[in-house]
Amino acid sequence: MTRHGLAFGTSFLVALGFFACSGADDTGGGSGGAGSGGSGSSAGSGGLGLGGSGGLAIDGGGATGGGDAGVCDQAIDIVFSMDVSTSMGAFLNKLGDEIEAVDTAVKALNLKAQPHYGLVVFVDDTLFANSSQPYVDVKTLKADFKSWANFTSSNNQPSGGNQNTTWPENSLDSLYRAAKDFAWRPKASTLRLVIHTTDDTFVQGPTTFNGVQVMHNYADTVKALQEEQVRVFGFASKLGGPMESDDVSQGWFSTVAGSPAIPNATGGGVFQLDDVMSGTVSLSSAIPAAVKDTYCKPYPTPK
Ligand SMILES: [Ca+2]
Ligand SMILES: [Ca+2]
Repeated sequence: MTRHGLAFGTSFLVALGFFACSGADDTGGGSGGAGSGGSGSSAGSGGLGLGGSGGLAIDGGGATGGGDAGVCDQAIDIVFSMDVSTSMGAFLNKLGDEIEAVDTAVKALNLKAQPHYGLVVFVDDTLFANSSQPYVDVKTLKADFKSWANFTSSNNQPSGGNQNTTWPENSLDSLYRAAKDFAWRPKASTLRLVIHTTDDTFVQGPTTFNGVQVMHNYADTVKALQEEQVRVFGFASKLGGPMESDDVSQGWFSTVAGSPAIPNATGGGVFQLDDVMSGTVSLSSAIPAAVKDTYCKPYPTPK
């Protein structure tokens, strides 16, 4: 390996380490992910993927002699759980723009099996796109992101019906469905990730909200995610509501009635949505970094 390559691999691992330490709390994880992408810029758009696979190879088969990364060939399943209420259009467009770069970087981690992607969307109700099955390819997924980005301006519910006239949305049923309804590959041999995006808090079921049946509460949702060994990486906000001044951090950045935030409870992480929109955090760096950080790691014991 060239000196340059070694230096790059080392700096990437340092960046990954930083991500691992801070990914479960605040913007630190986002900064780490963006930083790793930045350090690879001299290698072009493929820099992140090359850096990632190089870093893992050094770790698993190099001087340390550890064999875990070398023998592990987990499949990678990623379900996007997306708030498609009106304020989310720009984020969905950005995700659509970057999903092919995300896919390229994820594929660099595991060439034995193709990554699988799914999509569940929500406002006050939920809709599992593509019949809860993995997409046939990333271009089809990208087309659906763009289609749902256009949908946001309608202010409708995904399954039709009434308009969205209320601020909180139904994150919990979307996460529950991601855990229980997606056609995941076996958990023993698959890294199961949910990328959950919202700029609001959530309603706790069972209740009727805005004319829609909300099924699940916080504890049930966390339990479902843990049962299915699904890790949640959130892109969420700390402030929201009608005046953008309400604290909407609960469950993403902070506890709910003493229970850990969902990313913390599931061995995932959380980023600030605003950092993505301002360009501080790059989705095509942060999502592959989330995969690398958890790939072939045991699922945490539920607290
Ligand atoms: Ca909303
Ligand atoms: Ca609502």
